[in-house]
Amino acid sequence: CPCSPGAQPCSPKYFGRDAMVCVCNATYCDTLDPVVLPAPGTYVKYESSKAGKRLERSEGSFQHSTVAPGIEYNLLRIPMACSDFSVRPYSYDDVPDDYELKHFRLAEEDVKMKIPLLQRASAMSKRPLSLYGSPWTAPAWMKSNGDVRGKGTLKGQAGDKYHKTWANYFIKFLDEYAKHNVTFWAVTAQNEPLAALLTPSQFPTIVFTAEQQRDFVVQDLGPALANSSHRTRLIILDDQRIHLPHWAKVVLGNATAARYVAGIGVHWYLDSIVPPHCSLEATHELFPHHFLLYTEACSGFLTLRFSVSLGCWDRGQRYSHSILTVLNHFVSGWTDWNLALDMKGGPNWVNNFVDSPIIVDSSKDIFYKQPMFYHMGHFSKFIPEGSRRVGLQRSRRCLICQLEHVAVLRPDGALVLVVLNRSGWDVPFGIQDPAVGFIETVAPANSIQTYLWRQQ
Ligand SMILES: *[C@@H]1O[C@H](CO)[C@@H](O)[C@H](O)[C@H]1NC(C)=O
Ligand SMILES: *[C@@H]1O[C@H](CO)[C@@H](O)[C@H](O)[C@H]1NC(C)=O
Ligand SMILES: *[C@@H]1O[C@H](CO)[C@@H](O)[C@H](O)[C@H]1NC(C)=O
Ligand SMILES: *[C@@H]1O[C@H](CO)[C@@H](O)[C@H](O)[C@H]1NC(C)=O
Ligand SMILES: CC(=O)N[C@H]1CO[C@H](CO)[C@@H](O)[C@@H]1O
Repeated sequence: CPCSPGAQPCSPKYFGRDAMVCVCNATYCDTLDPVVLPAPGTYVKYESSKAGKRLERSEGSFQHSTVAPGIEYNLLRIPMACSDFSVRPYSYDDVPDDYELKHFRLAEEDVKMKIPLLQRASAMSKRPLSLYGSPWTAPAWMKSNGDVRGKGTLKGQAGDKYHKTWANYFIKFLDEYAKHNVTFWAVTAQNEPLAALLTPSQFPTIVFTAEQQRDFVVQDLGPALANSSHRTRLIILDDQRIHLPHWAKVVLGNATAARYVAGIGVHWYLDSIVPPHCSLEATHELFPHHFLLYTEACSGFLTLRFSVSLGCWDRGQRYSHSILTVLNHFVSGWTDWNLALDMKGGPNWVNNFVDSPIIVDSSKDIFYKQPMFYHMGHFSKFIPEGSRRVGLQRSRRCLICQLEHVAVLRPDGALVLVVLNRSGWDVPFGIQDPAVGFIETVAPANSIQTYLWRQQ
């Protein structure tokens, strides 16, 4: 058994050749022990592969200590009222013309489901959770089309009663969650303000142009947040990187807006047609004091078949390929879309079924941890908040330059190197750290590895 006595191994199930998930039920789930730094001068390696390894530790041995389930994923995005992945459309105040938000109420979904889950996750997590909220739609009566669905904008213009009310709605949301001890690190100004250009017309959304978002931030949302009791940061865009750097230039080019805004949220859906240097890197160069954060990604979107593809290694590789690429282009974090979905890839009231790292089969009371889960774990488990990316110098023989990689220095002084090889053959390479020495190693075909060592 390659695992240590404290950790529980994956219980594999195959959905075709190489398509493997790890099965969990009410009493059993594979776990990893907390990361223990290896003795000076040694390293540990964690490896997952298409051939069947899942975060397998290969050097040294685990210490006996409290088992922490999961992968220490600690950045969570919470929809404010409904998203398409709800079972129904709703807002927190469906009483028309309630400009004072007297009828603002959290929904049953918040009180009975999201909040209890957040409280349990928070209690179990060794690291503090960073939550951020994103609205999909305003109440129908605030929208130009009178419907929570479809291509409406907010009625009126920045500074008027609709925009003030919509900004106060954010504060009410933060107030109500705070009553349950759930506090938010940030909010985004709007999920996919330009989504209506790309998605079916029944999606819940509000359209904003960059200019409208700038004016809403300057006149309404920025002052409302700054004036509230919450220390909640503000993230703009929350949409595809094809809109960068234009969106940032329009919003952050306004000095008042730039002061209210902490960072820029990016979704991954059009990444394959937009190179990272002319979107992410160009934005970082213009606005180096505003962070870039990946705020949504998923596989299986807009497909006619295989919204959910159980055990698909390729979808895991697409996650780690994205994470590696964007971390190397000034992005400071990466968030998945749904933490868990059902066997169909829902629920979703506009039938926008997609894939997820965890798929729940409630008829059997089990859930499947897909390759995507482990690909995320190769980063989230080992790269805590406060880590900084460091440069890697490639050797002249340049074997490693065929691999994708990122290296970071953790706050505790340890180094982490993540190496991805998406090819079908093994790639031998070496790692030289002048402070410690040299490692000769191999990136197996279709594998991801995390190396961890300390320098002193
Ligand atoms: C849960 O999974 C474990 C490991 O696969 C198995 O031994 C056990 O019987 C399962 N329990 C139930 C209730 O299915
Ligand atoms: C919130 O936390 C405080 C202090 O820890 C505690 O007294 C209170 O009961 C908690 N409230 C809720 C609703 O959980
Ligand atoms: C920022 O935008 C607002 C409009 O929302 C405008 O009134 C203001 O002059 C702009 N400020 C700067 C510094 O460009
Ligand atoms: C800030 O809050 C105070 C008291 O709640 C209120 O009187 C004031 O109008 C608010 N200012 C802004 C800019 O929202
Ligand atoms: C030697 C080799 O084939 N390496 C592959 C590893 O993965 C990268 C990223 O996909 C490929 O570009 C390399 O060809």
